[in-house]
Parts: sequence; structure tokens; C-alpha cells
Amino acid sequence: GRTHIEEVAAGEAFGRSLPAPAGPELVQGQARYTFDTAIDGLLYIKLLRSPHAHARIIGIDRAAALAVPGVHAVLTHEDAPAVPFSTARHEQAWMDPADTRVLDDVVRFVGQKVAAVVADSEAAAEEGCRRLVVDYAILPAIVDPAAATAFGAPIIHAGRSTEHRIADVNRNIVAETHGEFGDVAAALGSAAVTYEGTFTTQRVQHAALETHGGLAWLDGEGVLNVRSSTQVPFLTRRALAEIFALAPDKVRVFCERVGGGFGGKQEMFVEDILALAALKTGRPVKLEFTREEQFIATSTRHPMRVTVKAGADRDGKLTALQLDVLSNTGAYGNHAGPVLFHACGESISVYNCPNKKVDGIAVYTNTVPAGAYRGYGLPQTTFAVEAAIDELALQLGIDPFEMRRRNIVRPGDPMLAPPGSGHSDVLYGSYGLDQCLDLVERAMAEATPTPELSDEWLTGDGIALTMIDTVPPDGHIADATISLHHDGAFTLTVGTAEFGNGTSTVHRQIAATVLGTTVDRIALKQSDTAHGGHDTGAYGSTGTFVAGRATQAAAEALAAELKGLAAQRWSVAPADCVIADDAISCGARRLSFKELATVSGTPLAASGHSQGTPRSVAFNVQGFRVAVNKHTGVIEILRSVQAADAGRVANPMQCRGQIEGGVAQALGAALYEEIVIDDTGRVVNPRFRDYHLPSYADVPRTQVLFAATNDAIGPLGAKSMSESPYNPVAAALGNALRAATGIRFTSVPFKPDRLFPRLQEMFGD
Ligand code: SMO
Repeated sequence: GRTHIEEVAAGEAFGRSLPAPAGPELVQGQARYTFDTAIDGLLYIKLLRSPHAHARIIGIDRAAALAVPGVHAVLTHEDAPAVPFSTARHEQAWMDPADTRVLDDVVRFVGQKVAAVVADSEAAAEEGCRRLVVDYAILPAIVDPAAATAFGAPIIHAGRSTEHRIADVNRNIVAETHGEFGDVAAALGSAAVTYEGTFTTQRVQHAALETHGGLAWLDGEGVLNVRSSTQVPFLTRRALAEIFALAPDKVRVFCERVGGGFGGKQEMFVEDILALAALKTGRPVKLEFTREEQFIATSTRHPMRVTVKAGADRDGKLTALQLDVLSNTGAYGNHAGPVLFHACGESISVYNCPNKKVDGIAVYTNTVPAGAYRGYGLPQTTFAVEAAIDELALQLGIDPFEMRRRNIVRPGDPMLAPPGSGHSDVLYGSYGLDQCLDLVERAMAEATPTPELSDEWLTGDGIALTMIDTVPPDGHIADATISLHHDGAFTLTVGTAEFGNGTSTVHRQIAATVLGTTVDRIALKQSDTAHGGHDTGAYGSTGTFVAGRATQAAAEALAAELKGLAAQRWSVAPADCVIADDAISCGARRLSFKELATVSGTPLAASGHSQGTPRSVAFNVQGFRVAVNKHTGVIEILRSVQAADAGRVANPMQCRGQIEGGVAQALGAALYEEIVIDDTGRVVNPRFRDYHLPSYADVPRTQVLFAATNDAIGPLGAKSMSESPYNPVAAALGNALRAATGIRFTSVPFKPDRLFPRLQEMFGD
């Protein structure tokens, strides 16, 4: 591992395929995750969860639980601060309703936590949970999102509208957006061709291999330490300080490796209980969710019902595009508004069309909450919009690539920002959507070996494109510091977390490039609020784009300092000094970093700050060639190509990995995955046995291509690229299935048992 890094570390670090520094440790099982630490006197927490979809807790009898040997405490809503918060904890508080409490006296979904038992062992804590006697007053529940807004539907968050910033408490509407440009009805009326379809997407989960979990303890200074599997240590600290009325410097949140996030580790599901238990017992505590808890009580993608109406003229110019979106946020509104705004925004903004209309609502239901999940609303609406584009193209006899080329948004074109989203027109740091279309078209046209298939198999090609504007105007903040040591090496400190996204390499590449050194000379410290500064966290594809800009700024400031120091000694202008090869030089004169660190006398360090303005717009185009068995509905993917505009590619190997991973994860959702909820609100399949994650054997090789762009805003030309590869996958697959079978399948996953009836109608004997 080390040798490999050294081999490839020569020359400019940015843009090279450097492996993750912890790669060998990961492969050898030596990387340190949340629980890879020894703590004396640890107590274990288990949670009692609601069997009811909606109920008020009248009382909890703790006596029998407290009598269990080894049980130290039973914590209920009576022990917890009644401070409402959002598990999403966005930087901009208006985005999310504060509808959650550490422990509430009302439960709103099957699996919501009711009480915590703290004990010497997990077994004792579990036994304590079994002995708790809870008196519930059962309330009417609603599971179906379409029925949630109806007159007389049970109200899930009653009477807390102002406090919770919910759009309409009386109709269970947590967020909504309505906007129109031009006149869509008239344009649809006069269009040469039109299409209307309703598409549904299911409930899927991040399925990170490390479940939510953490440890908490009070240290000698009375600081509450929380070490958890989180993408957002700083936002977690702020939330805990607010909920428990602690000074921010009395709370430290940190993590080492996070075993998968994908948006799910933005939510706070364990840290609140850990803090409560540590503060109440004064003992170090541990809480680790089981896989079942992960399914029934964390977060999922927002299932959506999307109706699209579209029209075009004879030349294939879009004249009307309309979306009607119903998003199911489950029992709590985590990310409900922002996910809806993205779902309704970029999916139609990516097309230049004079008449557009969007109506979106997100509703509460008594089901497991939805939340942030890679792609953030775009996979759902892209599925519908990209189908409509293909259907119009089919009617007009225009090739799908050409249809898109005639209609994609170009820099300077007006866009529709969903009202209430806080978005305005998007500024591109770079624009490579046209290139991505060309790249996929060329790749799909290349001859590839096709397996011998019997005539039971139907083949077809499908494409889809996507745009996502991942960085909100003021929503993402990062700080970085970098210091030079006496041996000429550096330490870089960033707030953003490493959860498999590769930031631990990319930040060192950025700093090494600016400072004229190699990545092996830069040690990285990250993801710890004790390091100071502020970082909104690793989400929204900001690890490189936002935090990387902070790293670049810090490195540039330190480079200027080093040049200034050398220039002073040589009585030359700093501008005449060059930084390269671990030294500052000016003509024949040279001072190595090591020498500079020694002559300086004072420690050499600098810091950088980044605020997420302006934003980063990622573009991706996916192509599939599929074979479908017309008698069984089994799908084989013969070809998978994705092109991305990732700006200047910071690390081709890792960026390819992000795209391959995004396609694999999205194929899971397109082909297999579905959390099934019965009409009582219970998750029927909360385990991997009944929830098929794609394995290596299920995933085709994806050919990854990059547009040649250079982002004017991002660090060293890079831009956001990690959420977006997910977004066009189900849409492209749906279009390929349509091309192969002539059938438009309008709901995911495309499981054989779902495809079978329609295939039977069409091809059965
Ligand atoms: S689910 Mo994304 O990290 O906004």
C-alpha cells in the first residue's frame, strides 16, 4: 500500500489515480470503525419500539425492567428534553420541520422508539425492554400517502404548525411547491405530440453495511464525547448542544471511518439517545442498531408518485413539460422539503422548454420516515421525465440522443426553480451535458460482443440524462487548516467525514498540488469537532467541492506565507518565488520546506474557509443495452455506460469508483430492492434475506467516461460528482425495457413477477 502510493505520488498530485490511503487497512480488516475502541465500564442501550403505527403513550411502568439484574436506568419521554428538532439538521433551519423529540409521548410509526433501557450487557438491556409495560391509547393511523391529504384523514402532527414549520398540519402536508412558466395547458393543447404517464417509485434504503451506532461518555472536563457513525459531526454537535442546553464546547462529536453513509448518516437516530443516557447515568454508553432496526426505524428514500405531461412540436422541440409530484415522507419530515424541491427542480430544469408547470407536495404518513438518500429526489422524477422524453421521440420518429440534444438546457437558458426552494437560476461552473450525450452515444454504437441469445430474449437500448445542483447557496460551509512541521511535512485538518467517499485522498491531493509536494508528505486529520472550525458535513457531494475549496484556500495561504518568508530572506518579490518539489526557489536560490520551518522560528500554519456559493451542477448520462426474457421477465444487462461531467477529474480511479458504485446501488433499486409495508404500517421485510441487495455477481461492468471540462468554481477545476451517478439509472433501464418490449413499465423495481403479467399479455401464447 505505502509503496504503491509512493510510486504514483511523483509529479502533480491532483488528477492522478491515487488509492485511498487506508485501502490496505480496509482490505486487511484493520481500519478503525465506530466501535473499534476500548472503553472501560461501558453500559449498553436497547430501545423499546412501538408496535403501533400511531398511539399516545399514557404511561410506562418501569418497575419490572428496573428489577432485571444489570439494568441501570430506564429512560422515557419524561426523562428527555421536550425540545423539538429535525434529525436532518440542515445548516438552514427553515428547510426541515422540527417535528422530532428524543423520546416523544406520541409514536407515529411502527418501530418508533418508546423507551431506552441502559444495562451492563445487551442481554440485560433487551430483557429490560421486554419487561417494560406501556399503556398506549391507539390513534387512527394512515399509511397511504394519497389518502393522507383527504378531508377527515388522521392528523399526524397536530397543532404544532409554527413550532414545526409544517406547510399544512391539517392536511398532513409537510412541504409543497407550485410554479408555472408560460402556459402549459395551452401548449399541451396545441402540441404536435403529447404524452402523459404516472410513475411510482418504491421505498428503498441506503443499506450501509455499518448500521447507525455510537458511543458516548463524559470526560474529565465534563465534555460530552460522542463517537458515532455520522456524516455530519458538526451539525450533530450543534443539535445535541441545543437539545440538552449545553455550551457547544461542552460537546465533542467525532468519527473515524464510517461504514457507508449515502445520505443516511446525515440523520440523527442514535446520538440523541446516547447523549441522554450518558448524561443521566454518568457512564460511557453504547448503542448499535441491529439490521432490523436499521430497516424499521432509520430512514429510506422518499417514495413518489409522479405524473408527467409533455408535449413537443413536429421538430421535436419541447413545448410543454408538467410534473405533479406526491412524495411520502413517512412519520417525520426529515429532508422532505429539500428533496421535493430537487425532485421538482432539476428534473425539468434540465430541459429548455417555454412552458413548464410543477406541483409538488410531500405528505406525512404513519410509516418509517424517509430522509436524505443519494440523488435526493432526482431518481424518482427523472424516471418519469426521461420516459416522457423517449415517448415523444418515439411518436416523432426521432432518435433519443437527438431528441435530447434538441432540448437540453444550455448555459444562459432560463430555468424553473421550485417556488419556496430558495433556489434561483443555476450558475454553471462548467457545462458538459452535451459532451456526456456524445460520449454515451459513441460508446453505445461501438461493436461489443453480444452473447448468443435464443428468441425468447428481446433486446433494446435506453438512455437517460440527469442534472443535479447539489450545493445550495448558503447551505454548505467548511473550514480547513494546514500546518508545516519541522521535518518539512504537513498536517491538514478538515471537518468533512470519510465514509468511503474518498475525501481523505482528494484533500491531500489538493493540498499537495497547491504546495508543490506529494500526498505522502501530508497527514490528514478529519471529522472531529474538537479540531475547531465548522463543517456542515459530507453530503450533497460537497466533500471535494466545498470542503476542497477550504483546503485549497488554506494551502494557498500557507504557500503565500512560505513564499513571503523566502522572499524576505532573499530581498526579492514573493511573486518571483516558485513553490515546487518541497521547496521555495527563486532563480538558483532554494529553501526547502524543512529549512523554512526551521528558520521561521514560529509555527507556520494557515486556514481556509469555504461557503457553498455559488453552486455545483453535475451532469450524467446513462446508457443500457438489455435483454429481457419475454416468458419470464428476467432482465440481463448487456451493456452499461455512464458519462459524467465531474469537472477536472480529481482522481480518475476514485471518481470511476463513485460512478460504478452509484450505478450498482441504483440498479439495486431499479431491479430488486423494496421495503414492503403492510396496511398496519409494519415493515414486512426488515432483513437482507428478504431485501435483495445487488451482489458483485448481479452488477454489470459499467464503462465510465468523463466529459473534458474544468469547473470555474470548484477546487482546481473539480466539481461535485458523487450523488449524481445514481440518478439516471432506473430511467435509462425503463427506456431500454420499452425499446426491447414495446411496453412502458411505470413502476420500480422491475422485478420479473411485476413484468411478467404485461409480457404475458403481449407475448403469451
Ligand atoms: S443524500 Mo445527499 O448527501 O444530499
